[in-house]
Amino acid sequence: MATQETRLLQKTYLKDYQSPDYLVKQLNLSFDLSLATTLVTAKTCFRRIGLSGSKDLFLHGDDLKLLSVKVDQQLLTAKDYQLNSDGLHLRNLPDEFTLEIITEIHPKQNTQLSGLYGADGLLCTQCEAQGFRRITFYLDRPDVMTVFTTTLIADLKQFPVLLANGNCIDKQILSEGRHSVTWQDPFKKPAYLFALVAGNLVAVEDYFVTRSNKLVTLKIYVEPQNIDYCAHALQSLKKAMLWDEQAYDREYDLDIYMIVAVNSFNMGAMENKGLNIFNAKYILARPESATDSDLEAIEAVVAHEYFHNWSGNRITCRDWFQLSLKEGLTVFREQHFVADQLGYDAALIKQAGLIRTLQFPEDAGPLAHPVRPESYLEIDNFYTMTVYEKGAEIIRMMHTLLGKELFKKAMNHYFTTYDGQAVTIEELVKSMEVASGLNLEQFRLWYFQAGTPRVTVVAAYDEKSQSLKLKFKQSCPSTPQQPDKKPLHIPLQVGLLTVKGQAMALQLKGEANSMPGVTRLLELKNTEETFEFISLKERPILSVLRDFSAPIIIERTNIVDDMALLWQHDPNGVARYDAGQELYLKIILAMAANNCSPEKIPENLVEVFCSAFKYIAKDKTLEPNLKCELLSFPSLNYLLDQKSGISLEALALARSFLKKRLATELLTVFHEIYLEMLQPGTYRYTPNLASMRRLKNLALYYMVGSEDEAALKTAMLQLKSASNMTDKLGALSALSHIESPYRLAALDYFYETNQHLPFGSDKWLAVQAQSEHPDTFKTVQALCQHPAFDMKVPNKVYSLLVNFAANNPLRFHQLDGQVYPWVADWIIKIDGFNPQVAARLVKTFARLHTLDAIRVQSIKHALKSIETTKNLSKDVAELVENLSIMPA
Ligand code: B3K
Ligand code: ZN
Repeated sequence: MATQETRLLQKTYLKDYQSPDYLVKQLNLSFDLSLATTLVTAKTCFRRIGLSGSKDLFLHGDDLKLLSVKVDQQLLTAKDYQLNSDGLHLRNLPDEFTLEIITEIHPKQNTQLSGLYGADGLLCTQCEAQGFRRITFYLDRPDVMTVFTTTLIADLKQFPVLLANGNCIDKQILSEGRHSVTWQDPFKKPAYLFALVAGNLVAVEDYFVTRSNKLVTLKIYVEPQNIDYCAHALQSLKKAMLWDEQAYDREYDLDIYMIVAVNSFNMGAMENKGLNIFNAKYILARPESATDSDLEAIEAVVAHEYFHNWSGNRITCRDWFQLSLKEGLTVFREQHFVADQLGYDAALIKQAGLIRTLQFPEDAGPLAHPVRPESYLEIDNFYTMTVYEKGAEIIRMMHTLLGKELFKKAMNHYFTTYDGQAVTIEELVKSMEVASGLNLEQFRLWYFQAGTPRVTVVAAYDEKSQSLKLKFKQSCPSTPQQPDKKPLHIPLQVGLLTVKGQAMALQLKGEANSMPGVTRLLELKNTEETFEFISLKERPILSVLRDFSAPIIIERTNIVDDMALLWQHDPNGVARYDAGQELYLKIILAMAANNCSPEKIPENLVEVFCSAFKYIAKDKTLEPNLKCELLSFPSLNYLLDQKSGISLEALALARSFLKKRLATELLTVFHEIYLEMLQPGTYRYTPNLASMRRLKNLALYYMVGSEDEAALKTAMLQLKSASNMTDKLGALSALSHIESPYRLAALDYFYETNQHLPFGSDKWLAVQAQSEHPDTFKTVQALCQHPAFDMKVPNKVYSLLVNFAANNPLRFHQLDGQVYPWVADWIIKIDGFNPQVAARLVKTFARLHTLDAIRVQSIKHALKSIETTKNLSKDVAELVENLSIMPA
């Protein structure tokens, strides 16, 4: 195992960034492909540009067998270069030269799924962030961009389809049953965007005509048995292409756009230029195999990867510290697209939920880091919620500050000014300033400062002067390496309601008239700030952080009646949802602190909460999706995040006690909703129909939660009669938590009837991993031996192990001393062949700061067993080390 010092030595620091000494004029790659052994010939034309005068060149390389090196056709001998485990040193080079390197690689043995790997008889690549160096020796850094020409040679029968980036420029049939195909990508790109795919694939094909009348061929490649599962992804792609023209004036640039779906893939998808490679989970869908949420996720991921063509590919990152430049911006663009499909409120509530339940805990724990980090040991560990989701929130705040028109102007400035370049986050912020004239000096801190800011607000209404004073105070907790924090520039949307729930006019003191509209943007810049609204004839109720206008935690003096009113009537969907969540939290914490004995809980709280819950459940005018959000309990993980000092067991008990009480009291109401939301006829996906199905399945979940026999039968009937996956899975998940023969019968039935569908068995694994049933840990252990599980396939590990550890806190943290060591053993085992997947599993321990001392101790013990394992990957070593630093 590397010692701490050697690990520290290997860290990469932003402050050490130096521009490259050489540029690459062009790169010609030739692959002689086979699963066992592939020969790669790379001919690279270099020109020295460095000012240092050094005539040396270091090329990255990882796990490569070097066969030969030539400089300007002269074969070098071993004494002419130095080869080590990181790469190849060449010395005394001319100012301009062509380097020809032949390497041998072994795709079938590449279990890390980074570089060129073989899986399911296919060959494919994953080069971001540093996979290209596992293909050939190269300047594998994002600021080295060039034109790639790629020739693929392979057996025609085994690999009839040969794909790489760009446009196809040549095809040839060769002797001995082989063939070759050459691709050229005219757009300069860094090595991380390189891709190739070879295999027996079939494609669905369509076309798109761009705004400037360019005909683009669209192709989605899949294994032959999946050909009928591509329609939704193809439709999503066309939607995204049109949307990017309309919303951002961005057109596609090559003659062809290809997507390949593969089963073995470490993450969701990859935006390689002109040749996206996708985890098949985000492509394959038919009504019987994919849920409404799956369809929505496919649409979002297909769009995300497409949007990268501009935000990421045409303009890329100078170095990996700038990752959020492409990821934060692309997530924002994706969300903007999703909001246009699903509706603004639904999209924002979802986004706020993601930030609160996944990014806030990361920012509050031992792995907290700024959106633009300062150092890393393994860059793959920094594809985080913070870089992606908080990064997107920062863009959204700039959108709020600039307004729609100026934001669009800024984006156009960015896309046209930096096209073809590798730039930093600074260039993006500068574009915002240039287009708007705003000064974003203080705002930039959002990129550099980790931690979630807390803003407290005290509202004081003065009847005499008919004014409301809002006093804000902001602070940000210490995070690793950042003990002291400066105040941030925070956009805060607020509104005021009467006690009857009507919107009030908003006039700030000093303004001549009240501004039109019911929401007002306040900008906080100092630690303490006061705003005064005037001409308020009655006591207003404050609706704050409307539209989740900043990724912050807001603390208000919450009068229970006011919160209930906002939960029932706030016209701003997000603020309405937030008020409800605060009430859930308040009542669950009160119940948990008093062991659920009703006499100790303020009766007013119970009454107000339950009557608001009932009001919302019975409100027939409410849009079904919003109703679902408003009636959803906060997760146990979220309750733990509040660090109330109340035990996990007490929180879980209070949560399920309250849920059961509501389920039982409202059984008839939920049954009515269920019947009302039933949709006769064939399944169709539209956002509205999906929203109704969601509400129907939520109603079923509550009905089953009451454990009423008739409700259990209804769920079983739905499972057996449904022809679409949304309803099948809705019924199965509702039944999966309860102690009843129906649970086991439903699981068996689901497996038998769905295991043959794409991801049918993964869904079956996931439902069991998330079950609250007391036997879940034993079940998960047994499932690891089941044919439906395969530790070599990342999706299987994510469905079963990661899901269990990340999303089932009740069973993952059970205090029998067995679970953590068992998960640690899996981490060690998986690290032996796929560090990125193992690292994902380590991250499930990152919530340790929300747990009690006994659990923290046993997690640390489990981490120790990982840390003392030999030959740990950098990915796992870095995370384990950072987690262990956490005080006990
Ligand atoms: N850019 C890829 C992620 C690559 C992850 C490398 N460990 C997918 C995306 O964000 O679009
Ligand atoms: Zn991305």
